Amino acid sequence: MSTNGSSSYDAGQITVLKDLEPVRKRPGMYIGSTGPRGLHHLIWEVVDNAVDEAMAGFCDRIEITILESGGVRVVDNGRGIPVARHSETKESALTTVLTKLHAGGKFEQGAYTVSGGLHGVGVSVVNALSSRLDAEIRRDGAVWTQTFERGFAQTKVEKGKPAKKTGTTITFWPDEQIFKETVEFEYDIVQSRIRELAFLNRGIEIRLRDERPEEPIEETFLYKGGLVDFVRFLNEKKEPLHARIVEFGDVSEEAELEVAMQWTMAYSESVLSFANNINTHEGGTHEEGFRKALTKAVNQFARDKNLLKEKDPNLSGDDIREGLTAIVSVKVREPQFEGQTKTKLGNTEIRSYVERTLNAKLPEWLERYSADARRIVDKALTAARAREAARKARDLTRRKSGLESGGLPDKLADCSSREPHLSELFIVEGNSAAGPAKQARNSEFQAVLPIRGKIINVEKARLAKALQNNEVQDIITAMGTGIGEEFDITKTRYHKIVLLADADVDGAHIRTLLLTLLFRHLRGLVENGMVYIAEPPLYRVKVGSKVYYLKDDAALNEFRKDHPKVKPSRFKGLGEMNPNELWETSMNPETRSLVRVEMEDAFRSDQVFSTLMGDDVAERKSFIQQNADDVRFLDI
Ligand code: 0RA
Repeated sequence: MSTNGSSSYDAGQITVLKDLEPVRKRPGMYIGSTGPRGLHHLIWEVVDNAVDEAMAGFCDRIEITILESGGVRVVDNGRGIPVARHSETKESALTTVLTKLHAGGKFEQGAYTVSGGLHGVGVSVVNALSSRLDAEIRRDGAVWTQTFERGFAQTKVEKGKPAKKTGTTITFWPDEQIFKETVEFEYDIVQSRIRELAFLNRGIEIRLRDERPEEPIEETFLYKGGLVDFVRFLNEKKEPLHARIVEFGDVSEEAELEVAMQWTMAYSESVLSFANNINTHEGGTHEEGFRKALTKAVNQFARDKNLLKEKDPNLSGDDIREGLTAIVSVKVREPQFEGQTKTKLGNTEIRSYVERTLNAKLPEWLERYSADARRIVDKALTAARAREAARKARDLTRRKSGLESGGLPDKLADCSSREPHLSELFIVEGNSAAGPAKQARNSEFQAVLPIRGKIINVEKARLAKALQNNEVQDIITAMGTGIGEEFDITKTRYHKIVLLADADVDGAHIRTLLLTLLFRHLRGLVENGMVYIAEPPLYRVKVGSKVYYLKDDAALNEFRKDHPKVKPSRFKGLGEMNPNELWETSMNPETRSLVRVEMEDAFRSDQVFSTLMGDDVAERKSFIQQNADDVRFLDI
């Protein structure tokens, strides 16, 4: 399908225009939150608009600059926001675009706009939530400027110098009255979304510059290979099973599809899907169509080549996808985003579109590269045998732990509440900490599961092996969700899972092992935002009769600025805290410090786990040294 390049801006398309007041009153409704996540949405909103211009074929360069002053400038070489006076509103279209909410209709820009989810709310939302915003448009032969404060125009649209080229420059400063927690943009977060956009939109050059450091950082993202480059990037730390990265594409009347994939020696599958450039974490119809077609084609190939005998059952989709890294990207005219986090594609017609398209292309590819295909089937057969072993181990677990009769791990100190949405599970490292945690907890809604020492590294083991590990068994049994193919989020016994480990390097390691288990085998918990990390303090200081807890050395140094004489005592581990201290710092919902584990950035998480838990020891060492205290690598 070609994008509708002739669509032009006209009055009839704007149906309902509303003032920006409600945006400042209830910002969360428009950008999700006023925390760091919502803050970064301001950038996504403006950049998405520029990418929409690019998808419509009018723009091939975007520059994003984080300014020294804390503002952000986004420059594109698209058509420029129209500036002409509007017959209905009697003002410049530029002013309308920036000061009115477009409910109902929208300014048509091309076939695929990034609307839905939290994106696509419109640049006017960015304007409303910025203490200042400057617009500079090159269009109709001149440079046009207008300045706003908190959504209100401070100047008219002013005509400046002549301009031959066209484009839009938006510079904004987030309003600290709205973003009370922080107005500071994080380079890494911007970088990974920008890189992702560059992968997804082959050929667009996106520059990112950070002028805050003394030595500004500048990177350019331009991928001629698109999704193939994306898969290569994702598999950088993995050992490929075959050399060629597979690529399929289709353009039709109803939608566009691009797929790239490559199998590796890994045990986990990394299928990432996107709809109109939005990462559909929760999957949806495009992923379903992809899975179905892939399972069918590989089974058919295996039968044709007699790798599966007549009496053998079909290979399961999970077995076929073991070690697969794939990107499925669709562009849909009117995407419907569903699910808890609005990241599940709901358009039913897309399931059959993707399935049909791949049914036509996959068999051909398998036949053509049959040596690669045989290795893929081989790996799936091995996975199937391992799965059978896993099933047996699981049955054993069930019988041993009495799971079928509702039995729970002996070590679990459960809470009395049977309402999952009220219940919390603390997974606590070490027996010395488990004692105080059990004493400290509010047993009505807080359960404690102690785990001993290091749990198995699931990155390096198949599920069957992992399931033989007592700690893994206990965690799964306590959660109640099952694992792997049987995972069922609706059976979860707790809506909050809190990882409580020491604030040192060993604690960080155990936390990472636990996160790896959750990310690889109980991912639904992470996706639904149910996993938290407690941040127990490293120091206690007394000033007079007052006691302060300080998270880390940075917090201590900060504290010393005001209290130079204090003598802090350092906790060697959770076990050294008395129950009251543990309650105050890590368990009491009123006072504790918890960080939610989020996976906005699924591919980055995937890489982190491959690096951290995989085979490359040198790389792992340097990673751990750089990130020893930073467990927030899964994004804010
Ligand atoms: C409204 C209509 C048209 C383009 C745009 C808005 C537009 C918005 C942004 C935001 C950042 N960069 C942008 N570039 C364009 C269509 C213009 C036409 O039909 O010529």
